[in-house]
Amino acid sequence: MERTYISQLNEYIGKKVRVRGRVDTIRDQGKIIFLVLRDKSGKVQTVSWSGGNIEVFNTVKGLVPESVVDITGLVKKAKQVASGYEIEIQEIKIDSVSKTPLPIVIEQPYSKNISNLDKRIDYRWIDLRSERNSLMMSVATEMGNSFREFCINNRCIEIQAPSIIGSSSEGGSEVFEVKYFDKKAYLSQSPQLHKQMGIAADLDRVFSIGPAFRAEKSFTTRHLTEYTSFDVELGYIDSFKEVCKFEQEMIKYTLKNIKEKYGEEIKKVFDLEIKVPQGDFPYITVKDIKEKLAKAGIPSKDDGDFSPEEERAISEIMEKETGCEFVFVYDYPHKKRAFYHMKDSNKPPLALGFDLFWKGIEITSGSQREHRYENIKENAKERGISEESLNEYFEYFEYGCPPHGGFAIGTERFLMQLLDYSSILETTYSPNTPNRLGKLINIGKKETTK
Ligand code: AMO
Repeated sequence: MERTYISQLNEYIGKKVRVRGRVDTIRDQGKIIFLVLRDKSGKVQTVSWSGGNIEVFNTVKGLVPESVVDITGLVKKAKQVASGYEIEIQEIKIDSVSKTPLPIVIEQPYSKNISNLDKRIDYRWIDLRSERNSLMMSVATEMGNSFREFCINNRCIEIQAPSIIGSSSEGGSEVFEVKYFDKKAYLSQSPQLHKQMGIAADLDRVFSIGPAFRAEKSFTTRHLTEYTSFDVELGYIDSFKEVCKFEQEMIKYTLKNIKEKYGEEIKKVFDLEIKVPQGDFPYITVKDIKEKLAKAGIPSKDDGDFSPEEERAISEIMEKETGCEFVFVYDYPHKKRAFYHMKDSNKPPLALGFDLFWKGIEITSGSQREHRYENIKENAKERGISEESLNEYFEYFEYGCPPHGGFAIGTERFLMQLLDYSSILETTYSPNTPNRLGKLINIGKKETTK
């Protein structure tokens, strides 16, 4: 018999069905036992009594929560149950017995996260069984699908950038070295170099979804050593603002789809209203927002970067002024940005790049790229990057390359902001951080502020 999902059961009242899933709870009332069964689509009450099939009754009696079962039974109207029906168990097969007690408590709507976060992440597969996390994973799927769909609908080609590369993609020391036979290689910090290759390859517009690795000992609520980057690169642009506009529309499209598909559930489970922004996101220069921050009494340590405190205040100030949760910040000093950003020819110390902030954190960096062969080499030289280390990249520009620009969104950060989680670990399927490689590892933890 084919499996029926619990959410479809109302179409089967009076009929025999086969449901498969996990034992959520058991209420043993002596002669009658209620077993709540859970699958990805919902929960249903099933029932067995001693006056019925005694073998079935005894099997149900011996069950422990979180075991996996295969039940065949009759869907019957039941006024006392919220859904209005229950399943009278006719046959039951135990697929897998769970050990008890569980190492963590699975979050329930009435008991939020009793176990500590590190322990929950150590047992992530059990933690992901909660209603909230299960919904988070469904929303993540819709997020990725909508980003992708938007790009495809807007003439982008999907590329697969390699994760093992011969030169560091973002520069700096935050790169994992790996042994590649008898050579040194790197884990890609972003698909930056290869998405630009897509432009030199005349794919016109490209996107990619894939892992990005950062060897950064940042113990914060928004840094991972491995995250999933959603990257876009657009050819033949006149301004980085075209890139911003593309991203703005992609985000609006994604939020609209998430709201349509999961808005009600998100409201129920997260007590949260998904807001789809209307109109354009506001823009502000680094200089202007620094002035506003100073007026608000927020200290600034750096004229080309923002502290976490400043990032939170940027969003608060701008949302108050414009009513929009998103804000593009631009006109960063070039020396503070990646070497591949194009310099503003009217204001050479500045870069033609931007960051997008959402509800207090940066979710995106982007820019118009330097596509002129001599200039890109010059930019790298200024940063002390050896020409030899980036020779393959420079070649993309040697044989003619259209003007272009792009951006990247950290998908775990996007999801964290979307669902108001307080840590990025919560929105990462199996997070790696400086002290965690799947499970927690001991590495002499040092706090950093960034
Ligand atoms: P950047 O380094 O700013 O830019 O990264 C872009 C976005 O990726 C996410 N992100 C991270 N998420 C979790 N943990 C981390 N350690 C981490 N680092 C970055 C953030 C960030 O905004 N190549 C450029 C993008 C471009 O110009 O196209 C880049 O990687 O959401």
